[in-house]
Amino acid sequence: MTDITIALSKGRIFDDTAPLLKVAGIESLDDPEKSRKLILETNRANVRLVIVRASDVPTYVQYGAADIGIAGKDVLLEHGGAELYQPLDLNIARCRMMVAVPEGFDYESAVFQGARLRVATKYLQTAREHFADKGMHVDLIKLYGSMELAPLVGLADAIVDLVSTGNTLKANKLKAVEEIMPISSRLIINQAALKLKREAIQPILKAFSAAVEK
Ligand code: PRT
Ligand code: MG
Repeated sequence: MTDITIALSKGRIFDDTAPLLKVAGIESLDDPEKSRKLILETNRANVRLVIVRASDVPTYVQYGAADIGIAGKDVLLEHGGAELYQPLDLNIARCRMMVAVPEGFDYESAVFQGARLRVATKYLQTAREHFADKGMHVDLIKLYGSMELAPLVGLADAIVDLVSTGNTLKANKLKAVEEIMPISSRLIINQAALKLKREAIQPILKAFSAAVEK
């Protein structure tokens, strides 16, 4: 039987993917939150899960170290999508990519006046494209996390980050001023694997599609 490796991150993506995997007849034998294992066996002898950082999922699939992956659109846009077949929006781990500023900051006026803003973000490609489309000149500052801190300590005027409940912004006296795009997670498949392992991958893809449509 053909071996299939599925890459995903623990936390919200694993939690939201587990029910979809179950519909495809795949169940992890370990809980990634409790186990320190990075390779999780499943009830199916030929299917294993590899647990990687969310932003590393496309890389594992691109190089064929995993045949299939589940990754946020945010992550896929930064990665660029080379060698990846993206057949399905799973509609999970949903949130919005937003521009946010300190509560007292008049963003609209700053934009109108053509102010050159400093924007901190982990999502350089997405931010660059967004501000270019608006015809705004910004200085982008790359961060790897906790973007919400940057405006509070004078590192940046604004941030580009993901927002779901809005609680993190509120707790840090920030407000969302612009939606860049809605975000959800997608199924990604290595293009060579899709051809060479078609018989093993196709049923998984079908089960996921059916589960998402429900
Ligand atoms: O945590 P790590 O540094 O390893 O990487 P990661 O943060 O990229 O991974 P993870 O597992 O936290 O997120 C995986 C994917 O979930 C992301 O790539 C998104 O596609 C999706 N997702 C959905 C989110 C959120 N919702 C979300 N709210 N990812 C991050 N957040 C963060 C956001 O960055 C902000 O800091 O949660 C905070 C805001 O949440 P609220 O509810 O307070 O608005
Ligand atoms: Mg995180």
